[in-house]
Amino acid sequence: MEENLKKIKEKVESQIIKIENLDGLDRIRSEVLGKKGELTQILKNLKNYSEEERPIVGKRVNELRKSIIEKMENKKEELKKEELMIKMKNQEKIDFSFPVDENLGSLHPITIVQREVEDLFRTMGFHVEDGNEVETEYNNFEAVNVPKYHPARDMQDTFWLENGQLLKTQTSAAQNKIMRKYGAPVKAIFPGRCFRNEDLDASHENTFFQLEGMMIDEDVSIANLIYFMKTTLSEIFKKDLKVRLRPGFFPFVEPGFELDVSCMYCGGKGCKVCKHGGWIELCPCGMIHPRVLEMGGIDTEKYSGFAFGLGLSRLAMMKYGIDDLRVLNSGDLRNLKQIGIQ
Ligand code: FA5
Repeated sequence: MEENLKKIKEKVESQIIKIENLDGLDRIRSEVLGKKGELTQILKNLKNYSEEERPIVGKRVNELRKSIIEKMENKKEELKKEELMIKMKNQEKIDFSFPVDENLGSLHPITIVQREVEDLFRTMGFHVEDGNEVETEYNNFEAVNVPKYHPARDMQDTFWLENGQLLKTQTSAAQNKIMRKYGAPVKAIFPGRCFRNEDLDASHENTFFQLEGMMIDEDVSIANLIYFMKTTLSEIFKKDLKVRLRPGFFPFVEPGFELDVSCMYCGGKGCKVCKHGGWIELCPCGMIHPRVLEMGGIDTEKYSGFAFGLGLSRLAMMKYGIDDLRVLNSGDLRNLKQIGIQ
């Protein structure tokens, strides 16, 4: 037995040293560790050993297995580094002395989509407002009906400054200031960068863009809200989209909705982008809560309004068919080329 294991060990180790690419490693993995691999076979045949021998043989096989896996992982890292070096040497040489091409460079996909949405809303009578990135706790939370210790704060954990201010978690943080600045009636959109302490995945970043919209006037209804949302999305994607509206809870709207778009990566079947649900949450919205209007100095007897918080980064991701949001913050120019922007 010992002799057999020693032979396997020597053979595999010498193969690993000679391997020149990742495919070769996969082959060895299946020959030795796969279902029909040499080591797996020994484990399968443990029954042929005596009761005393079995635990000893099992232990030895597992030790060898562990050591082979470790060597293969090290080799894998080595091969990856080599591949990268070859790529850098052969294909992606950067000539710093090359004269600058004045025409090079383009707008970021998020900026392009943001400007498209802004133009569209301007034609519908909205004006574009700016928001801060560093905000007061009052504007980000209290003024939108999320008092201290409200559980909704847990969903928007953020980065705090020593002076008690924070990096804004939502564009809704500008609602109060805009209401106070313009009073009612008002039709405004306000795009901006938001920050959250998030678990990152294909559709969640810690730094992302939203575009908020707000319309306050006499007799504003949910029907107006749905009209604006459908028009916007159809214009952006140049086709009628499958959207769904479902109840959603946000302390600053009542009633509140989640507006989801059918996942365009999998056609609604479920994939990593839509977290296997078939829908992507894009634009929560609702009728502004009377308390939020009051805090903004708006007469709630006379006026009502809607607000929405469009996920601008997600919109850009969908529009350009990018299947991982993180690409948008990567600063890698090759991604721009791939989606036809540069
Ligand atoms: C909000 O931020 C609310 N302020 C939106 C709102 C405004 C509701 C007005 C009602 C009225 P939410 O946390 O769901 O809601 O975020 C809104 C959108 O921003 C999401 O649908 C999503 O498209 C985008 N978003 C949220 N978190 C992230 C993230 N970590 N990365 C990328 N996009 C995100």
